[in-house]
Amino acid sequence: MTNINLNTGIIPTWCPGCWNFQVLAGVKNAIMKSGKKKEELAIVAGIGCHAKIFDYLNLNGINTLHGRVLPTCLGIKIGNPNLTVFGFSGDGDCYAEGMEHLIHTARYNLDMKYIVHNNQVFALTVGQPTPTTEIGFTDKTTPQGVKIAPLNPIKLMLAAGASFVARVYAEVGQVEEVLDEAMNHKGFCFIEVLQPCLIFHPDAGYKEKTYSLEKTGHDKTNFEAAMRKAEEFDYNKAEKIPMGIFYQIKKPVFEEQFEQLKKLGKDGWKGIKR
Ligand SMILES: Cc1ncc(C[n+]2csc(CCOP(=O)(O)OP(=O)(O)O)c2C)c(N)n1
Ligand code: SF4
Ligand SMILES: [Mg+2]
Repeated sequence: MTNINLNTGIIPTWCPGCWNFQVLAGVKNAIMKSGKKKEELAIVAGIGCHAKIFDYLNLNGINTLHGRVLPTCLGIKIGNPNLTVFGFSGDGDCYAEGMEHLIHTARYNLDMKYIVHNNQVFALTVGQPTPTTEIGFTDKTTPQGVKIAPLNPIKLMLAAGASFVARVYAEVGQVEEVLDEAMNHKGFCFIEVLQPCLIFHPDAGYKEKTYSLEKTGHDKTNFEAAMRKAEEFDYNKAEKIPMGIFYQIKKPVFEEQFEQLKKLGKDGWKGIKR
C-alpha cells in the first residue's frame, strides 16, 4: 500500500451517479494497493465521457486523440519499458475509431493494462450506436434501429492473442479485484468494464444476469473453454453474462520478442510460441 495522492482536486463533470465514478474508485484502490510510485506509472486516455478519468487521476500521461490510446501506450512503452502503463478507452474509442490498434496491440502482447468502459454508445456525443450496441437500439441517427449484430470483443481479443482477457461490471470491488490480478500479469491485459450510461444506455437488466467465472471453477488457461464462455453473451440479448477472467496465459511480451529474435538470429521467429 502506498500513500500517493491520486486526487487532482478537479470536480468531476460526469452525471451524478455515473458508473464511471466507480471505475475511478476501483482504479485508485488498485494503484494504491500495488505499492507503485508515481514515477513508475503512466496513464493514457482518449476522448469520451470515460476519458475524463485522465483529469481525475493525479498521474503522468497523455490525453490523446480519439481512438489512439493504444499507439500512444505503445510509444510510451518503447520510450520506457519499465513503466506500468494504463490505457482507458470507451467502446466507441476502442471498437470503432481505434479497432485496428486493438487487434495489433493484443497480437503484440504489449505489456500494459487496457480498460475499456463499454456503455454500448458514443455517450459524449449524445448516444449514437457503437459496434457493441444491440440490434433494435434507436437514436436520432438511427431512427429505424440498429440492424447489424454487435461485435463480441471478448472473442475478438482471444482470437487476436491477448494474454489476459477479462470482463467486469462497473463496481468498485470488481474493478479493483481484476486490476489486482492484472498488476501481477506481464502482457496485454484487456479488461472490459460493462459501464451503463445513465442517460443514453442504462443497464438493460444485465447486472442481475452476471455470474462469476471464478466461482464456477472456469479454467482460465484453457483457450477453448474461454471461447465457449465468451459466446454465452453476444452483447445483443442477455441470458447469462459471465464475468471475471476468461483467459490468462504467460507468453513473450512485445519487448521480449525482439530480445528473443536478436538471440535466435535469422529464422528465429519460427521457434517462438504464439
Ligand atoms: C477523431 C475524432 N473523431 C470523432 C470525435 C468525436 N467524438 C468525441 S467523443 C466521441 C464518442 C466517444 O464514445 P466512447 O468512446 O464510447 O466514449 P463514452 O463517451 O461513451 O465514454 C466521439 C465520436 C473526435 N473527438 N475525434
Ligand atoms: S452521459 Fe452517460 S457516460 Fe456520460 S457522464 Fe453521463 S451517465 Fe456517464
Ligand atoms: Mg461509450
